[in-house]
Amino acid sequence: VASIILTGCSVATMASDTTSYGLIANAAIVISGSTIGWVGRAADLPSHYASWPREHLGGRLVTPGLIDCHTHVVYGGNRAREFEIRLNGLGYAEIAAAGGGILSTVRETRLAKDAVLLADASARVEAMMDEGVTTLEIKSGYGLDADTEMKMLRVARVIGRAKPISVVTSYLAAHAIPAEFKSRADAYIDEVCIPTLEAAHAARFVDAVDGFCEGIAFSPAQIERLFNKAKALGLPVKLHADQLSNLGGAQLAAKFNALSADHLEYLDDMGIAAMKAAGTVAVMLPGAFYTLRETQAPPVEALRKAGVPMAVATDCNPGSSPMTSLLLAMNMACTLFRLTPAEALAGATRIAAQALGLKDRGVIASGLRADLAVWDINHPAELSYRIGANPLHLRIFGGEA
Ligand code: DI6
Ligand code: FE
Repeated sequence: VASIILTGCSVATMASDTTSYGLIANAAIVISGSTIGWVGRAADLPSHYASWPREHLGGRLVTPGLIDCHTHVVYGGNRAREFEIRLNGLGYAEIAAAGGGILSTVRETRLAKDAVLLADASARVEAMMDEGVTTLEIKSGYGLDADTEMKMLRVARVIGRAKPISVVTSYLAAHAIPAEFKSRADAYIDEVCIPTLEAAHAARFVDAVDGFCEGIAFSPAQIERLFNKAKALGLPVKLHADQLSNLGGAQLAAKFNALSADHLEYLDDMGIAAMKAAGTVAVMLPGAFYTLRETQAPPVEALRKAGVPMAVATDCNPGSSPMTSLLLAMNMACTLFRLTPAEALAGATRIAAQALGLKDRGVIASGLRADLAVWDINHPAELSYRIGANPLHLRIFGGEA
């Protein structure tokens, strides 16, 4: 087991509240195998570590490895042509006629072989890893039939095994209504979503159950049927809620003690109170807000006042957030949603871990996983401040560089 002491660095432990970074200057971190053995001021390093090998980090800053807690990184094809057509002035109907939109991604994902989905997703996952991401959530939801939902989750599991990154899956068959169930959303929930959840759970492909509660997707009553099944299987839930309108999605999520409710542009005070009471994390997805040119930002000040923890994620998907940069999402969360840089970094570390139900990471503390990012910067605010920069120097996953 490799054991080493990182010295010559400052550390943003993220162990305290969201108003600070838990900064330690002139710090040392003891990595003992895959976990953190000790962290503190180098001057306080216990003497029994004196003989351990050391690596001097040249004054760089260490943070927890970043955690992207909401992505749709596995999908077929892309929507660049649709993006172009829209900017050439064509409207929704023409785009639909040209085969665009979310259902075009469903068609491409159904046709794609495992190896192609894996190769395409891997390129995106590598871009995330290059920016210090060590834990990644991946959703299904572009299959909308049993075989393709299973295929997406299988590919997500393969990524987690093949690469030095932790992958957590969410089952999102309740993402859109497939063409063959047009105007029959209830039948789709009962005949596809629920039975496929049982099969995917039996294959150990599912870590949580997600849904899209929206006028263009599924009603609260339909999501509730799915969530009741999740509960019966002992699986945690989360929800795409209040993104484009308010259907009470956040309250529904809280009623099921959801890990998170995500998007939340149209979240109201009742939803905030319900999330606070349930301990549900609010996941901010500024990439989708930006891409869709939304104008109503989520109620960040009210969430902050209520003490609802806020995470930040890319929402990486081909339609509303073709973004692989969690650092850019942090910058957008600050500039578009008015998070502070300390909140944004907590949102991509400690709070993101909470949104995934993971207690062994997201903070630099003794006994937790040694998932770390070493940055060529002096102060953690630089991570949110810069646009399109990547100051990553070194990424450590489970103690391995
Ligand atoms: N909300 C979104 O913005 C995306 N999915 C979701 O639940 C859209 C996904 C797509 O257009 O491919
Ligand atoms: Fe999403």
